Amino acid sequence: MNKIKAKITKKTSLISEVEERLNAQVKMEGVSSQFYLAAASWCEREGYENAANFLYTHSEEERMHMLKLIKYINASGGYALAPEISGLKYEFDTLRKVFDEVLEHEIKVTNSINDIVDFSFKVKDYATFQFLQWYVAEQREEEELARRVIEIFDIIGEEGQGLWFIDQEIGKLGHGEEGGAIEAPEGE
Ligand code: OFO
Repeated sequence: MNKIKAKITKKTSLISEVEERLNAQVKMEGVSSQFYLAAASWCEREGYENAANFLYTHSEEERMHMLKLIKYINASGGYALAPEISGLKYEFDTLRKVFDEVLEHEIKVTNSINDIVDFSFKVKDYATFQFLQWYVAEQREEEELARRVIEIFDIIGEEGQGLWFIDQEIGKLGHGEEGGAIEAPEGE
């Protein structure tokens, strides 16, 4: 990543390696948001209205996750960088494939969060360590939700009117309490 420096460098305990990792996570959340948006639009075009709404909502949540990180980085004396996002996927083979990719994607995000948690603990950045606990819990919930959708495919089956019923069931799934409202980091 190109290192962009703020004009006035104030003193902060946020070390640059943590700042860089947090900025990489900003990008990952931005990619998540756009991935869900593309998948939602595909579902809508294919007539899976409930799956589309589920994914549109999820896309918004991922944007909130990105903003929460941006606000934390800046409040900690770092400089959050709005991410460049390219290489989006616009076509999916089947509805099932969309959700297989969702689960895969969420596992990747969980691993990335775990790596930063691990690093922040190693360098004794306990504020970041604590801040990231919210993401740890959120990822656990999101993986669980993605697995639940896959189970729905397995239980109902895709034959006949199966896909229609699957879409109805996806519409009944919630998104957790708030999807990541942007709170001011502690101490503000
Ligand atoms: Fe950002 O919560 Fe999943 O990816």
